[in-house]
Amino acid sequence: MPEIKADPFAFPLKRDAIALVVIDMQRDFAEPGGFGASLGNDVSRITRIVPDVKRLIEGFRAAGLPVIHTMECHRPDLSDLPPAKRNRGNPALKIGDEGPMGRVLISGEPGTGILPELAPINGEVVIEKPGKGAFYATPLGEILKSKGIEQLVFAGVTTEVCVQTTMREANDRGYECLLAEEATESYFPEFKTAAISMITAQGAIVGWVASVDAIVEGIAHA
Ligand code: C5J
Repeated sequence: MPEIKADPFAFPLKRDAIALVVIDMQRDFAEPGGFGASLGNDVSRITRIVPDVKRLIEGFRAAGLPVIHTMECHRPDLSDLPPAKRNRGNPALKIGDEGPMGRVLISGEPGTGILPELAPINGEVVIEKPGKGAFYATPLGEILKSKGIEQLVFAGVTTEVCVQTTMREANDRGYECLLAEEATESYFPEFKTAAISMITAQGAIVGWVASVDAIVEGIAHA
Protein backbone atom coordinates (compact mmCIF):
# COMPACT_ATOMS: atom_id res chain seq x y z
CA MET A 1 0.00 0.00 0.00
CA PRO A 2 1.37 3.49 -0.83
CA GLU A 3 2.19 5.73 2.12
CA ILE A 4 2.41 9.44 2.89
CA LYS A 5 5.27 10.55 5.17
CA ALA A 6 3.45 11.75 8.28
CA ASP A 7 3.50 11.98 12.07
CA PRO A 8 3.32 9.99 14.27
CA PHE A 9 3.97 7.38 11.54
CA ALA A 10 3.38 6.91 7.80
CA PHE A 11 -0.21 7.37 6.61
CA PRO A 12 -1.41 4.31 4.65
CA LEU A 13 -2.95 5.88 1.53
CA LYS A 14 -6.07 4.44 -0.08
CA ARG A 15 -5.81 6.31 -3.38
CA ASP A 16 -9.37 5.51 -4.49
CA ALA A 17 -11.07 6.37 -1.20
CA ILE A 18 -9.60 9.70 -0.11
CA ALA A 19 -11.07 13.23 -0.20
CA LEU A 20 -9.95 16.70 0.87
CA VAL A 21 -12.12 18.69 3.29
CA VAL A 22 -11.34 22.43 3.37
CA ILE A 23 -12.86 23.91 6.49
CA ASP A 24 -14.32 27.43 6.61
CA MET A 25 -11.84 29.42 4.49
CA GLN A 26 -14.39 32.24 4.57
CA ARG A 27 -13.97 35.99 4.28
CA ASP A 28 -15.57 36.39 7.72
CA PHE A 29 -12.64 34.56 9.35
CA ALA A 30 -9.87 35.97 7.16
CA GLU A 31 -10.61 39.60 6.29
CA PRO A 32 -10.55 42.81 8.35
CA GLY A 33 -14.15 43.79 9.16
CA GLY A 34 -15.29 40.16 9.40
CA PHE A 35 -16.48 38.08 12.33
CA GLY A 36 -13.00 36.84 13.29
CA ALA A 37 -11.61 40.37 13.38
CA SER A 38 -14.60 41.59 15.39
CA LEU A 39 -13.61 39.13 18.11
CA GLY A 40 -10.22 40.83 18.37
CA ASN A 41 -8.25 38.29 16.33
CA ASP A 42 -5.27 38.93 14.04
CA VAL A 43 -6.78 37.71 10.77
CA SER A 44 -3.49 38.06 8.85
CA ARG A 45 -2.53 34.69 10.37
CA ILE A 46 -5.36 33.14 8.33
CA THR A 47 -4.64 34.87 5.01
CA ARG A 48 -1.00 33.71 5.22
CA ILE A 49 -1.99 30.05 4.65
CA VAL A 50 -4.03 30.74 1.50
CA PRO A 51 -1.19 29.77 -0.94
CA ASP A 52 -0.67 26.43 0.87
CA VAL A 53 -4.40 25.66 0.95
CA LYS A 54 -4.56 26.51 -2.76
CA ARG A 55 -1.62 24.18 -3.54
CA LEU A 56 -3.34 21.35 -1.69
CA ILE A 57 -6.68 21.93 -3.45
CA GLU A 58 -4.94 22.04 -6.82
CA GLY A 59 -3.10 18.80 -6.00
CA PHE A 60 -6.40 17.04 -5.32
CA ARG A 61 -7.97 18.47 -8.46
CA ALA A 62 -4.97 17.42 -10.56
CA ALA A 63 -5.17 13.90 -9.11
CA GLY A 64 -8.90 13.74 -9.92
CA LEU A 65 -9.81 13.38 -6.23
CA PRO A 66 -12.81 14.97 -4.47
CA VAL A 67 -12.54 18.39 -2.83
CA ILE A 68 -15.21 19.30 -0.29
CA HIS A 69 -15.58 22.81 1.14
CA THR A 70 -17.38 23.82 4.31
CA MET A 71 -18.76 27.16 5.45
CA GLU A 72 -19.84 27.97 8.99
CA CYS A 73 -23.11 29.82 8.56
CA HIS A 74 -26.76 30.07 9.54
CA ARG A 75 -30.14 30.53 7.92
CA PRO A 76 -31.32 34.13 7.48
CA ASP A 77 -34.16 33.52 9.99
CA LEU A 78 -31.58 32.27 12.55
CA SER A 79 -33.66 29.14 13.17
CA ASP A 80 -30.48 27.04 13.28
CA LEU A 81 -28.62 29.41 15.62
CA PRO A 82 -28.97 28.46 19.28
CA PRO A 83 -29.13 31.51 21.59
CA ALA A 84 -26.17 30.05 23.48
CA LYS A 85 -24.07 30.49 20.33
CA ARG A 86 -25.49 33.88 19.30
CA ASN A 87 -24.96 35.39 22.74
CA ARG A 88 -21.28 34.50 23.02
CA GLY A 89 -18.34 36.45 21.60
CA ASN A 90 -18.47 40.16 20.93
CA PRO A 91 -21.79 41.74 21.95
CA ALA A 92 -21.15 44.58 19.46
CA LEU A 93 -21.32 42.26 16.41
CA LYS A 94 -23.25 39.04 16.89
CA ILE A 95 -23.94 36.34 14.32
CA GLY A 96 -26.85 37.59 12.19
CA ASP A 97 -26.09 41.29 12.75
CA GLU A 98 -25.41 43.62 9.82
CA GLY A 99 -21.63 44.15 9.53
CA PRO A 100 -19.28 45.70 6.96
CA MET A 101 -19.56 42.54 4.78
CA GLY A 102 -23.28 41.92 5.18
CA ARG A 103 -25.01 39.89 7.89
CA VAL A 104 -22.41 38.05 9.93
CA LEU A 105 -22.15 34.29 9.13
CA ILE A 106 -25.49 34.19 7.32
CA SER A 107 -25.88 32.00 4.25
CA GLY A 108 -25.55 33.97 1.00
CA GLU A 109 -24.00 37.11 2.53
CA PRO A 110 -20.73 38.46 1.02
CA GLY A 111 -18.67 37.96 4.19
CA THR A 112 -19.84 34.38 4.57
CA GLY A 113 -18.41 33.39 1.19
CA ILE A 114 -15.24 31.40 0.63
CA LEU A 115 -12.13 33.46 -0.21
CA PRO A 116 -12.09 33.99 -4.00
CA GLU A 117 -8.62 32.37 -4.40
CA LEU A 118 -9.99 29.15 -2.89
CA ALA A 119 -13.46 29.21 -4.45
CA PRO A 120 -15.09 25.86 -5.21
CA ILE A 121 -15.29 24.87 -8.87
CA ASN A 122 -18.18 23.16 -10.62
CA GLY A 123 -18.95 19.75 -9.19
CA GLU A 124 -17.27 20.30 -5.80
CA VAL A 125 -19.44 19.77 -2.73
CA VAL A 126 -20.03 22.78 -0.46
CA ILE A 127 -21.39 22.04 3.01
CA GLU A 128 -23.08 24.84 4.97
CA LYS A 129 -22.74 23.96 8.63
CA PRO A 130 -24.33 25.61 11.66
CA GLY A 131 -21.90 24.04 14.14
CA LYS A 132 -18.18 23.73 14.58
CA GLY A 133 -18.17 20.12 13.35
CA ALA A 134 -19.03 19.56 9.67
CA PHE A 135 -21.00 16.36 10.35
CA TYR A 136 -23.46 17.97 12.79
CA ALA A 137 -26.79 18.88 11.09
CA THR A 138 -25.38 18.47 7.55
CA PRO A 139 -25.50 15.82 4.79
CA LEU A 140 -21.68 15.34 4.86
CA GLY A 141 -21.82 11.78 6.23
CA GLU A 142 -24.22 10.56 3.51
CA ILE A 143 -22.26 12.32 0.78
CA LEU A 144 -18.98 10.68 1.85
CA LYS A 145 -20.68 7.29 2.07
CA SER A 146 -22.13 7.67 -1.43
CA LYS A 147 -18.65 8.43 -2.80
CA GLY A 148 -17.03 5.46 -1.01
CA ILE A 149 -14.68 7.72 0.96
CA GLU A 150 -12.72 6.16 3.84
CA GLN A 151 -9.93 8.69 4.37
CA LEU A 152 -10.06 12.47 4.80
CA VAL A 153 -7.35 15.10 4.46
CA PHE A 154 -8.12 18.29 6.37
CA ALA A 155 -7.17 21.92 5.77
CA GLY A 156 -8.67 25.22 6.87
CA VAL A 157 -9.46 27.18 10.00
CA THR A 158 -9.29 27.29 12.83
CA THR A 159 -7.12 24.33 13.76
CA GLU A 160 -8.36 23.87 17.31
CA VAL A 161 -12.02 24.81 16.71
CA CYS A 162 -13.77 23.76 13.48
CA VAL A 163 -10.92 21.67 12.06
CA GLN A 164 -10.25 19.67 15.19
CA THR A 165 -13.97 19.25 15.96
CA THR A 166 -14.60 17.89 12.46
CA MET A 167 -11.58 15.57 12.64
CA ARG A 168 -12.88 14.16 15.92
CA GLU A 169 -16.36 13.67 14.43
CA ALA A 170 -14.81 11.94 11.41
CA ASN A 171 -12.53 9.77 13.55
CA ASP A 172 -15.52 8.55 15.58
CA ARG A 173 -17.30 7.69 12.32
CA GLY A 174 -14.43 5.46 11.19
CA TYR A 175 -12.55 7.78 8.79
CA GLU A 176 -8.76 7.90 8.78
CA CYS A 177 -7.89 11.58 9.17
CA LEU A 178 -4.80 13.43 7.99
CA LEU A 179 -4.19 17.11 8.78
CA ALA A 180 -2.18 19.22 6.30
CA GLU A 181 0.14 21.16 8.60
CA GLU A 182 0.82 24.40 6.69
CA ALA A 183 -2.74 24.49 5.28
CA THR A 184 -4.38 24.97 8.66
CA GLU A 185 -4.09 27.87 11.09
CA SER A 186 -5.31 29.31 14.34
CA TYR A 187 -5.53 32.87 15.60
CA PHE A 188 -3.41 31.52 18.48
CA PRO A 189 -0.15 29.80 17.39
CA GLU A 190 0.10 27.89 20.65
CA PHE A 191 -3.40 26.42 20.09
CA LYS A 192 -2.38 25.10 16.64
CA THR A 193 0.67 23.43 18.16
CA ALA A 194 -1.40 21.98 21.00
CA ALA A 195 -4.16 20.74 18.66
CA ILE A 196 -1.62 18.92 16.47
CA SER A 197 -0.12 17.30 19.56
CA MET A 198 -3.56 16.21 20.78
CA ILE A 199 -4.50 14.79 17.38
CA THR A 200 -1.31 12.79 16.81
CA ALA A 201 -0.58 11.66 20.40
CA GLN A 202 -1.11 8.10 21.60
CA GLY A 203 -0.47 6.54 18.21
CA ALA A 204 -2.61 8.94 16.12
CA ILE A 205 -5.55 8.83 18.51
CA VAL A 206 -7.47 11.29 16.30
CA GLY A 207 -5.29 11.26 13.19
CA TRP A 208 -2.02 12.04 11.42
CA VAL A 209 -0.30 15.27 10.34
CA ALA A 210 1.78 15.72 7.19
CA SER A 211 3.21 18.53 5.07
CA VAL A 212 1.35 19.78 2.01
CA ASP A 213 4.26 18.62 -0.18
CA ALA A 214 4.13 15.08 1.23
CA ILE A 215 0.37 14.88 0.67
CA VAL A 216 0.44 16.30 -2.85
CA GLU A 217 3.33 14.01 -3.83
CA GLY A 218 1.63 11.02 -2.23
CA ILE A 219 -1.65 11.41 -4.09
CA ALA A 220 0.11 12.26 -7.37
CA HIS A 221 2.33 9.19 -7.41
CA ALA A 222 0.16 6.51 -5.78
C1 C5J B 1 -14.64 29.56 14.74
C2 C5J B 1 -14.05 28.07 12.95
N1 C5J B 1 -13.41 29.60 15.24
N2 C5J B 1 -14.27 27.87 11.66
N3 C5J B 1 -14.92 28.89 13.59
O1 C5J B 1 -15.55 30.14 15.30
O2 C5J B 1 -13.10 27.56 13.51
